Amino acid sequence: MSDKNSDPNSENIKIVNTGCCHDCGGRCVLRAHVKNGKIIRFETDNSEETTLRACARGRAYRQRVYSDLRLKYPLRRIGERGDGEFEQISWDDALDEVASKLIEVKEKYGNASILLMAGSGNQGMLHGIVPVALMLHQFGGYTRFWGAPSYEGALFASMATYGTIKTGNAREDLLNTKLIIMWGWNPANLIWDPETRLMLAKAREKDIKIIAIDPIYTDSAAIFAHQWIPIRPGTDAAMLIAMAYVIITENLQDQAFIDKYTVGFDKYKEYVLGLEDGLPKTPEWAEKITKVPAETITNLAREYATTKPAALIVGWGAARTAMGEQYSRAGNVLTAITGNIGIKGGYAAGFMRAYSSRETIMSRQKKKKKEGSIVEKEQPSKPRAQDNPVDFGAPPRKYSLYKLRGGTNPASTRVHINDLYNLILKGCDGGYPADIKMAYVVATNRLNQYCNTNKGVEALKALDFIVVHEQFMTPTAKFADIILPVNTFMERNDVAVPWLGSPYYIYLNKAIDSLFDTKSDLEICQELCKRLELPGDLLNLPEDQILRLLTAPRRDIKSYNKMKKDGFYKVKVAEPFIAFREQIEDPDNHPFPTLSGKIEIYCEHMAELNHPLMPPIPKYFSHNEHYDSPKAENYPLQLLTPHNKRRTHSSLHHMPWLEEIEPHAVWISSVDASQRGIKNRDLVDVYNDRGRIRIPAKVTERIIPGAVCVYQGAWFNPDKDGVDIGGCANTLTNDSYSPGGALPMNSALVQVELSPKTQMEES
Ligand SMILES: Nc1nc2c(c(=O)[nH]1)N[C@H]1C(S)=C(S)[C@@H](COP(=O)(O)OP(=O)(O)OC[C@H]3O[C@@H](n4cnc5c(=O)[nH]c(N)nc54)[C@H](O)[C@@H]3O)O[C@H]1N2
Ligand SMILES: Nc1nc2c(c(=O)[nH]1)N[C@H]1C(S)=C(S)[C@@H](COP(=O)(O)OP(=O)(O)OC[C@H]3O[C@@H](n4cnc5c(=O)[nH]c(N)nc54)[C@H](O)[C@@H]3O)O[C@H]1N2
Ligand code: SF4
Ligand SMILES: [Mo]
Repeated sequence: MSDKNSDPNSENIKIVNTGCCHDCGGRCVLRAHVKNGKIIRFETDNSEETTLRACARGRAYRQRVYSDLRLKYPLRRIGERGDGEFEQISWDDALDEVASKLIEVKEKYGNASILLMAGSGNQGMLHGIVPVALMLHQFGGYTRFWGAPSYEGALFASMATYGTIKTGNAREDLLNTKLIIMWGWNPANLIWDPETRLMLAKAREKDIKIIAIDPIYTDSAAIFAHQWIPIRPGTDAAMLIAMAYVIITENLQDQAFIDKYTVGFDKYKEYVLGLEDGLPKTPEWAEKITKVPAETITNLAREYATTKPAALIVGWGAARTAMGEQYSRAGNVLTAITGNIGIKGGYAAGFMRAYSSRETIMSRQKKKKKEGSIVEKEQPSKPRAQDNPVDFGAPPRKYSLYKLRGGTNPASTRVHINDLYNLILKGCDGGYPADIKMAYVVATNRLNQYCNTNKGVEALKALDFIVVHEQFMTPTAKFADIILPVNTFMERNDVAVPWLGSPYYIYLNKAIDSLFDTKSDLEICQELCKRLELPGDLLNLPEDQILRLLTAPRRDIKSYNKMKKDGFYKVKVAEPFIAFREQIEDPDNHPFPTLSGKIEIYCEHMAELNHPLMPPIPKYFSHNEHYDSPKAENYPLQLLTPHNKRRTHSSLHHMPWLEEIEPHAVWISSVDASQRGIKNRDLVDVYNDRGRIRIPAKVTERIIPGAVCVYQGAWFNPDKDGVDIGGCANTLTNDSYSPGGALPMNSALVQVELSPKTQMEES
């Protein structure tokens, strides 16, 4: 991956301190060696610990910047929508057309008819969605979504239990614990802030016991764990509740902690012991649901309750399921009843954001408000630059935690992110808040990355106009009327904040000029503002000046110039952050930011919402796409679609260096494969009522029988019969959402069979 002749002492080589800021659990240092205006090599962070070292994807980034597949000039659709036939046009023509469409739609139908489909492609403060959103705010707004595909279930549960998302201890604190439980958590591949892997490796060296609970024997389980507990997907809440059963019946709970810091333990106890519904949630009960032996559940419960401190890390993957928030709530509650919150070496689970200056700023502002009061979330009465006017004055959504500050914006004008295809197809007549005419798509491969891609095709075809800002001809870009080609983060300046809140910043210094005829999202918006006769304000300043303004409130950046010079800024913190330390050490002066001021095992706010599938205590539920649902008769396998080490979502899919890491395939256990006559590398069809994909099988012992895995992010590529030979996971997933807003990306039932092609070849 590196050019061995790039001697930094050579006259012609300039080293640019920059970084990588895809949405991949990282934000890492890259030092670009530039010769004659071309990047010839990347190095990464070689400074003192904790290092912000780039992963294989960041180090391979050169291949993405210089890829032949990059979009080079503006394009206008000439064929049918989605056929992928375009003509080259000038920037002036492209921008004029986008501006006139925006004006036309606004005048004829109103701002709510413009749907912003924005995504995670760029994670800097300045490019990607940021300038587009600011521009559209000035233009009068747009219909916006609520719900994050990453973590909405975990976030909902975190807010319900703790009233905040800032629940994670600093990574270094993992070295203070005696037991780490990685529940559906794979940081060896998914980074979760760059120093996490290092700390887990050190924990392993210190012989701190590590246990992985995952349907897949992940790289993290293989590298770090002493024990792997395979579990049937979507049943984790049952196992966590059965662990509570063991703890309660053996009197292993931390009663003093429960009495002092929590509300609702007795109500939970009634459910767990079966006093509420006549069904004790014993390990034997959970064994039938989870496939984890009762003895394993009992042992783990005892070990967790009696090893203190212990860090139970409740990952987001198992919350990306049809009833996701119940699992996260059950995990949070287990950390509370064992008293592992607010202490060194413990872990409150929750959303898991640790230190972050963003929250430092917000909590300072909050403190200025009335002491200890919880104010109902209202939309501001006067537009601010960061707000969308379409949301102003909107009452809260019916089932939102609207009384809590922070968390998801509850405006009822917003539509769930996994429900946008129904919004487009059904509009106001279908009970949605708007009739959508136009989509503004930026930094997302929407069609590929959200559930039910075939329905997405239908929805995108129904729109009057689609504009896409992109770097590559993605399956989504193919549906555009106008494509505006965008440069990469090597071709502009930006600042990135860490993914989950570790104390550092990355300054991405521009390493090379924009390649081909591309522009940054910012430059595009500057041009569009002129055509739309908008003031632009902030958008009209030079990049570095905007970045100085955007970073100014972050007082932990003591020297902007040093950050810019080095390409990173590591904030010195007095000691590793421990979530809820103040609430535990000094509860009288530091209530939890919940309605009761305590940790809510029973959440009063959820009780008020009065939704049958959103009970105030965590419960286990089946659902209509679960292993025990009628649907399983035809589609008996549970599909997992986790994140993959060779890609960031769908970005980097076509990079040959990264393809070598792992060819795309469906993981299937040898048990399920042999029942279907499938051998390793056979071409197979994975299908259900929503679609069919055709990819090779990887027959492996690394997945629990009954589940199959198609890593998300491979590009949707339907053949003439509608079979997706690209193997996009979302061709198979369901565009619904849980009561708390979780996207069910790991809750699809499928069947697998040898593909007709293989059978023909064999016969
Ligand atoms: N089945 C399944 N689906 C999932 C998930 C799952 O677990 N399972 N995970 C979900 C999660 S957590 C997430 S966050 C989403 C992510 O989904 P997306 O946000 O759609 O992420 P990407 O697929 O990486 O697409 C980002 C696009 O932005 C483009 N891009 C990169 N930089 C820039 C830039 O500076 N400007 C512009 N305009 N474009 C840029 C890239 O070329 C890329 O096509 O996927 C979700 N989809
Ligand atoms: N390389 C890489 N890293 C990334 C990303 C990427 O695309 N590529 N994306 C980033 C983003 S935006 C996000 S949101 C995060 C996502 O981070 P995570 O949500 O942690 O990632 P996943 O891989 O979806 O899920 C983690 C694990 O959960 C397991 N899992 C799935 N369903 C279940 C279940 O029902 N029970 C149990 N016990 N386990 C289950 C999966 O097998 C997987 O090993 O990753 C970030 N990091
Ligand atoms: S892809 Fe993510 S983890 Fe890898 S180098 Fe880039 S920012 Fe870091
Ligand atoms: Mo995500």
